[in-house]
Amino acid sequence: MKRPLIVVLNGPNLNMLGMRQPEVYGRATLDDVEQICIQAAERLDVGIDFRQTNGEGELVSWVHECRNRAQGIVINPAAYGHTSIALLDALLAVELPVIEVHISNIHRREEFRHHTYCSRAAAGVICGLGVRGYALALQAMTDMILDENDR
Ligand code: CA2
Repeated sequence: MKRPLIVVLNGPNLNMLGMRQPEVYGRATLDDVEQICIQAAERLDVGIDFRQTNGEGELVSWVHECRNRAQGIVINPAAYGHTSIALLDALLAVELPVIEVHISNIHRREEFRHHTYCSRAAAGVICGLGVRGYALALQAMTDMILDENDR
């Protein structure tokens, strides 16, 4: 059987990782996060497509693209998680398993970060575990896809 494809999407400002606010987000850059995901995917024997955009419309279009090519979506929606019903609607429309990741613990931060629209579409949410949350999300997503294929 073909290897499952998991798309890893990153929202606005995550291209700044490692350059500012290390006390909140750590020192890893987005390139480091991509390497963590590539290594996890090799270990798990799944394909990944890792992307970042600052544009809400582009993020929505990338979610749509997943419909006919991916088996799961891991998404750090960044601030769009807190604001974007368009992104939530896209995630609901594609009918794929979704895991939401936040590097920081959004519940220990400002009140406006406590709620995310995306989590309504997510099978699970990982937050506060730093960039290792991405590898954990890939592990959980792979398990979910394999469980679904066994049915
Ligand atoms: O903790 C996370 O992963 C967040 O999704 C990161 C978002 C934030 O809006 C969410 O509330 C939580 C921000 C991403 C911006 O990252 C930066 C990193 C370094 C310097 C500036 C921004």
